[in-house]
Amino acid sequence: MSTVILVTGGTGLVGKAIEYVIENEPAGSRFGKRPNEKWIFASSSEGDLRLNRLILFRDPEQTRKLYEKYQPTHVIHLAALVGGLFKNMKYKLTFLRDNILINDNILHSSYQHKTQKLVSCLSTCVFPDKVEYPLTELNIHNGPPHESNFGYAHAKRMVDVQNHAYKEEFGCNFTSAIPTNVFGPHDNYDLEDSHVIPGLIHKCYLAKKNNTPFVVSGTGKPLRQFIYSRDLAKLFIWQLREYDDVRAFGEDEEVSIKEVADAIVKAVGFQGSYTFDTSRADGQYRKPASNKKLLSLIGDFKFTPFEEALDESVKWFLENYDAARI
Ligand code: NAP
Ligand code: GFB
Repeated sequence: MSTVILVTGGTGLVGKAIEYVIENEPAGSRFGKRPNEKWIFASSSEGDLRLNRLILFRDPEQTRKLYEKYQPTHVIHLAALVGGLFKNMKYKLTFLRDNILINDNILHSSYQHKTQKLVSCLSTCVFPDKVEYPLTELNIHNGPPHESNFGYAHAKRMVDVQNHAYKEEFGCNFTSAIPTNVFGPHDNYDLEDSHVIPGLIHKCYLAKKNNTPFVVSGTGKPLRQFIYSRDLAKLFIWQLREYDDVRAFGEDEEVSIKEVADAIVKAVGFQGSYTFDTSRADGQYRKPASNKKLLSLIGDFKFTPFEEALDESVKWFLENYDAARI
């Protein structure tokens, strides 16, 4: 019986990391490609481009056609409208509506085409802003999310509700993963819409290249947990093959935005200093998720050390600047 694994959002930061791991881990190993597996990494260009690049999974008919074309037995669902704090603050309805449409179409097509397993991707920003720590999958709905990204957060929370409803009514094996902030090769480096690490890598690179000021937004005080995309990729592959429950993924360790900026200055080799633009928002102060249960289940899993992952990410950016999403 062959296994057809559809990765929606397969051309993005996380999708590309899964493709890298599947292609570079030894075949048949814990995270490598298995002989009976066919992996499909779908981008939005699989859709009807006469309409709009990012329509595909927002349209039920195009989604159905993609499922008919590939007949996936398993789905890792990554496709989403994604962005950092400032993009989320600007487009709350668009994040809410586009992601609800995408998620409803993927979950319903997976049910209609009898997909054996579906793993969707949430984010630690879906957790309530005021809640006891550490955050676990049990307290996703125990209060409102941070106001800076309530559109995206509610769309993502609904996936957890949908998973439970499809399981109770139709017995579907739908689950999800809840990563912390992700970074790595093939990120989105847009100076305004990106997440903090790719945004600061790009800004620091330009400051070094043009001898211009390097400005970090906010106060630098908020705390974040980060996971390297290629580590997260392994956890997705593990969850798809071996685990059927919602899991929070990510490093336990929290770092401040200032520590992130200092690490980026070092990784880029920037000789200048940077300033904080405190007129710009800090967003959520912290969102610490616990990965204790995950690590107890997966056994010996080593996260890539942050500095090493950042060096690899900066190296990829410098080598691929012309092709990168900037
Ligand atoms: P990304 O780099 O922006 O990639 C998004 C992917 O989704 C792209 O492949 C894009 O296709 C596809 N896509 C977007 N709209 C689509 C549509 N309407 N139809 C079909 N495909 C569509 O994002 P990412 O960082 O890899 O995020 C992947 C998943 O991880 C998302 O579910 C996100 O919520 C979650 N996540 C991300 C982070 C983070 O820090 N990055 C943290 C936690 C969770 P194109 O390539 O054609 O544009
Ligand atoms: O990754 P980020 O944009 O999103 O990080 P969140 C925002 C934090 O980094 C804030 C600071 O404290 C910003 O003030 N920061 C400093 C910067 N310089 C920059 C910069 O140049 N660009 C950016 N983007 N931030 C997102 C959610 O929250 O987390 C999304 O809004 C998603 O929905 C994502 O869940 C994983 O971590 O604040």
